[in-house]
Amino acid sequence: MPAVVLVGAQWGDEGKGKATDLLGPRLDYVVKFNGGNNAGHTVVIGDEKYALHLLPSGILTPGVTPVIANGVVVDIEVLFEELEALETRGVDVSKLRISANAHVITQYHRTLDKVTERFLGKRQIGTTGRGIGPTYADKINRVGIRMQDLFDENILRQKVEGALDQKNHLLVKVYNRRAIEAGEIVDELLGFADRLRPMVDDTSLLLHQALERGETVLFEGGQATMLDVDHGTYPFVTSSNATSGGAVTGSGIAPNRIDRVIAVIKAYTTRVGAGPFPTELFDEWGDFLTEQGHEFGTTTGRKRRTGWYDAPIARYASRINGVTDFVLTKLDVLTGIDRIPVCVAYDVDGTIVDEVPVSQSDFHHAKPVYEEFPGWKEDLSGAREFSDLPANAQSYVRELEAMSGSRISAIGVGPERDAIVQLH
Ligand code: 2SA
Ligand code: GDP
Ligand code: MG
Repeated sequence: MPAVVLVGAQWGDEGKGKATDLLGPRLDYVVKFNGGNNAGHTVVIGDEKYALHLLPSGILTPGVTPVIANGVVVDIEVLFEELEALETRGVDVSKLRISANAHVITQYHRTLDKVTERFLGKRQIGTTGRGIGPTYADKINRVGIRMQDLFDENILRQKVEGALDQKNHLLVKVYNRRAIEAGEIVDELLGFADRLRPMVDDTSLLLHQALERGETVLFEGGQATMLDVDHGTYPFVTSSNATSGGAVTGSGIAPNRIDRVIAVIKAYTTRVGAGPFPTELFDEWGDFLTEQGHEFGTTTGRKRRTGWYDAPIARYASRINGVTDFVLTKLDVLTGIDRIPVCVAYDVDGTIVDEVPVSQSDFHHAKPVYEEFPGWKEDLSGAREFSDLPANAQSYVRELEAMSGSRISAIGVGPERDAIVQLH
């Protein structure tokens, strides 16, 4: 399996970190291709728990070369903090490669993210406040700062001054904030340059050469399908392409190199931040899923919204990403529910539809049409074979598979590394 893409199928936090870690021993490279330190991936190894934000989860596997590709936005201070924290715990981070074309998150991006959210009032997106949106906006506006700019002081100064021209006007006149000094930003960025230089590379070429040698590369998506800026619930999305296509543009490898697309999907649904969520629960079952599933943000600690499994979203994710395999996670969390509702279609203003509606208003109005499946009481955490699961858990999985558009290849039954039932 030389080039594999792994993405989230829902609104994030499906357990992508754990799924990547599982593939670890078979990998040579793990590539982060979108997002930045808005991501939060948790990996549990024995008694040790790791929360990764900017670095790809594959960094925890000895021998793997982790890559931060061109599609990522990098907060350099966070990068160094995360690297140091891992080194202190004995993780070898020396192989990390960072694309010369990756964009840099600066202080003014973080400031703009926070003030814009405040300004939006009730229309807030609920961002992580890490400066992600403003950094991608600068990239698209062609006023972004890239890693390679840090190695040419003149260019860097010109670019930072250019980027701050309009922003200072906005900050002072619209948001009533103090102007940001270009010199301060330039000095800060230059201060990182020497340490970064040996890590920065042409990662597109590096990955091409690795694939030519027949090595295995995993492209690890941050956030998820329904948060994708083109295919998600816009404007309540992140600012990057979190779907499998993003792996191509975000890394500089060609689409025909991809062999497998794995989508991680929870046995129920969660979402952090604002935006439509048809199966969201506001009753005690919602609290049950939050508590049993420990549904709190890995980056911000925010309580996640919770709801039942949404099959139209699974089918949508299957189609948009070209999913070859689903990894179904957190099946263990559903233990103890008598009958488990699953959304099989939507009622949109009296019409039954079984696809995610393209119209934002229709999706906002979509009411879930539920089918119920019998639950189980047994603890699933010790299951390692499909036959170890109680009969009702087995049929729940089979029913989901039949309505989700792709086969289920593995089932998560607990947060630990080995709490998994492998089917294919
Ligand atoms: P941003 O900061 O511009 O990317 O926010 C835009 C929307 O994207 C959502 N988003 C996320 N949703 C789920 N998990 C994410 N990562 C962290 C985690 C989140 C946390 O793993 O738990 O700790 O709160 C993530 N990152 C971005 C965000 O909620 C907005 O809806
Ligand atoms: P990611 O952003 O997709 O990598 O997911 P997060 O790490 O933000 O959130 C997933 C959470 O679920 C983490 O705390 C994982 O340790 C945990 N987890 C992953 N798989 C399973 C599973 O199968 N069962 C349970 N109970 N927890 C899981
Ligand atoms: Mg997460």
